[in-house]
Amino acid sequence: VWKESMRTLDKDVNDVTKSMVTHVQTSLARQPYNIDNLGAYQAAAHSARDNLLINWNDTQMTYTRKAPKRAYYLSLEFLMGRTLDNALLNLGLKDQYKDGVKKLGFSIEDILDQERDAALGNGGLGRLAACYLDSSASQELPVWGYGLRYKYGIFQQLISPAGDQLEAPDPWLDNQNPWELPRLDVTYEVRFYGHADRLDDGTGRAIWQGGQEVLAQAYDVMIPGYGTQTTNNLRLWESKPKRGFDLNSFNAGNYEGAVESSNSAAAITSVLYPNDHTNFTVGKELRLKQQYFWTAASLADILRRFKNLGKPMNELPDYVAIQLNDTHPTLAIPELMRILIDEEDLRWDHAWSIVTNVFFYTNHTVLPEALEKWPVPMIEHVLPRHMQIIYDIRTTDDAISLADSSFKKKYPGDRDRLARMSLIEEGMPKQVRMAHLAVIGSRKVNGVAELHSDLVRTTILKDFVDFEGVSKFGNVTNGITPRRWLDQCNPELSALISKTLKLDKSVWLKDLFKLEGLLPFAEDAAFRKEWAAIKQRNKERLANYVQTTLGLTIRTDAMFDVQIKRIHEYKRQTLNILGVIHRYFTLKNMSAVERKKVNPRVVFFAGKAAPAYFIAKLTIRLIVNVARVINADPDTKDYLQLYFLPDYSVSLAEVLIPASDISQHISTAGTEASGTSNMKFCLNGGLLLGTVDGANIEIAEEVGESNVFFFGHLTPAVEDLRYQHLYHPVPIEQKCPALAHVINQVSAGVFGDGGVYEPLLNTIRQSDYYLLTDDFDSYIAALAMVDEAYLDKDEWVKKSIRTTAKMGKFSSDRAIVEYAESYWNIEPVTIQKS
Ligand code: 26R
Repeated sequence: VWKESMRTLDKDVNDVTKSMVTHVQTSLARQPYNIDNLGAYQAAAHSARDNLLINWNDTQMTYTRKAPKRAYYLSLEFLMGRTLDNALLNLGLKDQYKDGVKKLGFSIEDILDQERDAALGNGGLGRLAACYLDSSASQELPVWGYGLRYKYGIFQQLISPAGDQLEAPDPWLDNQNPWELPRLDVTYEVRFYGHADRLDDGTGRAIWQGGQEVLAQAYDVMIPGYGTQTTNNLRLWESKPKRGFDLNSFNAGNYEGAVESSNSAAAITSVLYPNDHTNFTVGKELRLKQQYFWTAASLADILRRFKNLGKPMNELPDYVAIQLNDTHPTLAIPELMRILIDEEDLRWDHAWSIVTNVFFYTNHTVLPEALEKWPVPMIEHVLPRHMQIIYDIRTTDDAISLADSSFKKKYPGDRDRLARMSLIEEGMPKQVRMAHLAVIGSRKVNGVAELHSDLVRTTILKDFVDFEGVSKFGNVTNGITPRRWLDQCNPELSALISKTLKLDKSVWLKDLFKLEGLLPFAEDAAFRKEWAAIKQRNKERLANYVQTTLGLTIRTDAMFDVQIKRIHEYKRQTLNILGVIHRYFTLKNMSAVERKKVNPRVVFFAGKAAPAYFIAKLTIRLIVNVARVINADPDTKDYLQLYFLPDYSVSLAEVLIPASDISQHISTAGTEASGTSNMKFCLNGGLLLGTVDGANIEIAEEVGESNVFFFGHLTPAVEDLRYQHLYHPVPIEQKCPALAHVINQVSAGVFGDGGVYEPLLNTIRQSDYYLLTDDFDSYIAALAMVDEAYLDKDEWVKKSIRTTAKMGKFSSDRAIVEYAESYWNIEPVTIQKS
């Protein structure tokens, strides 16, 4: 009876309509006949979720039964975006649902549009985690994600009339979330504060007690693989008070006191910190508590699952690999030491050898201001036992004994080196260097693109490479999932590719090197025409979006030039906007006849600034105010338009990226670890204008330098140039007159409020740390080459086709298989049906 009664996967349109209507009546408790788009979305989501759950259950059962080695991806951010479309695609039910909702009187596009993004991340690092989950499941790899279930995701960005970024909360869970399963039975207690007393039995053990205890409760999110049964799990933790409220205070009439502890427990997972790269959270205790809460709950969960296998603790590295996504989860290293020593009774050396075979650490940035450090007094206060362990690692660890004999033998008397490598940075206060802890506690370390991994090895971790040997320090170039970033966001292009390659998309979406089969078609005029027509329709789709959301009319016969990413000085949106102003003045100075020969350009910006990042916010303000002037100027508005699209998100990227002719990735050489949107644009046939940085380099290697537009100084020059700025400054008028003119015009108030931009302009006039004065001329030259290339439409479309054709390497499937094989040592698992 059980077997016969089981819900099975939807097969046809009738299954879909039946399931949706049932959910309207039951899950939504609404009348079938007056459902709006939102109701129809919710019904479709519930019904898709039923399908996911069937596979999810089979997957988890198979993992339990087969007990393979598993990998766990610890990330404080998962920037998932929307789920329904991806779930239907991966289940192979997109057509059935499209037809099903149509039969019920809806359009699938309208329904998909109802979903709110799950925006539990800032940018690159969080979106990478989401792509890796998709690829893990698609490659049938036993990988779970662990993160936090923030009540509020990345803030919503509003732009005030003056051009200022305003932040509003993102209450993404307000319409209840059909994609998560609350696991009331999966909870762990997590301790903060209190005191840690070492036992004097020579074991090094300690007892940590007192303080605050908070409950971690699991929510599970299903992660379906494309064209596989594998449906992995993303487990997100919510913090809850251990006891609802304090009865003593309540009875004494102290109502506020009674709920206080409950408030502070809930605070831990209430909001995502909106900073990336600039650590405005130095010394923010709540952020430290988030990190520990999440790592402690995740480790407890991982260890409980391992213990169910009945294996001895020293076999942990045979069953478990834990990937640290940047240093944010590094407390997992002392936490696992604490568990092994204090709770499992292992000796120090034994515990350390287990720990250093379980963890893997990925570095995502070499910018000094983004390297995490925590004040020693704060860790001592919040996590007293962990501070003891960190000190013990420093003095007793045998693998890399910074302070003991093996170090001294290798580097006799080298106190500078010792200070550089120490886990603890001297100062007021002393601080723990999380990257150093992550390195010495991990089996392997990697960067995220070739150049970046080289920089990791030769700069920030050089001493560790010297000491431990280079083989511990590798590279895994980032990737993106072609399911979301081509098939879902650009369905017409996907269909054309399948038709042209004479392959079902299920083949090439899983083996992206197949795109190379497009190369010969670059010479086929009819194919080029279709290719170009799709780009054109994607531009119209974007224009339509801007028309309906912002009420602005964009001309679609222009070149679409796009820069979308977090706003940061190192990414140099400032270079772009100053370049736009330069173009504006050039147009102004032309005769009407000359102007007619110019090909029109529409420049798009989007991106959020960290709320406390003053210079980044000023950059947004400048863009918005330049747009106001330029778009209203009758002399130029037919040739140059400029838009700042507010509230950049995964869903907005899905509209912008397929519409781009050229996109900009123009960081100062050596500063952008990889970049991943560069790959997304190129996959969709957009050309790349960029510096010789991050993954741009590998993209150029693949597509050939003649198909990208490179400019600017190279990484090895950067240090010298900065030195020159400091010790042999040349006035900007002399060094770069074109830029000086632009800056002076901004300063003079051509774009309103002259004075307000001075702090931004001064960053260029003074130390110019990001080298705008050095790269401006070659940037303008590169833009001119883009213009020229665009005039030859045929040649441009050929470049576009060749670019897409050579993107095979950048599938996140390739990247995740590298992690599985060269780092985690895990293998695919075929899922059995229950
Ligand atoms: C400590 C805190 C302020 C913080 C620093 C940095 C918080 C978050 C970050 C985000 C960093 C680690 C990040 O997102 N890096 C980006 O990672 C992408 C994926 O690897 C790269 O493509 C991108 O180049 C890099 O900037």
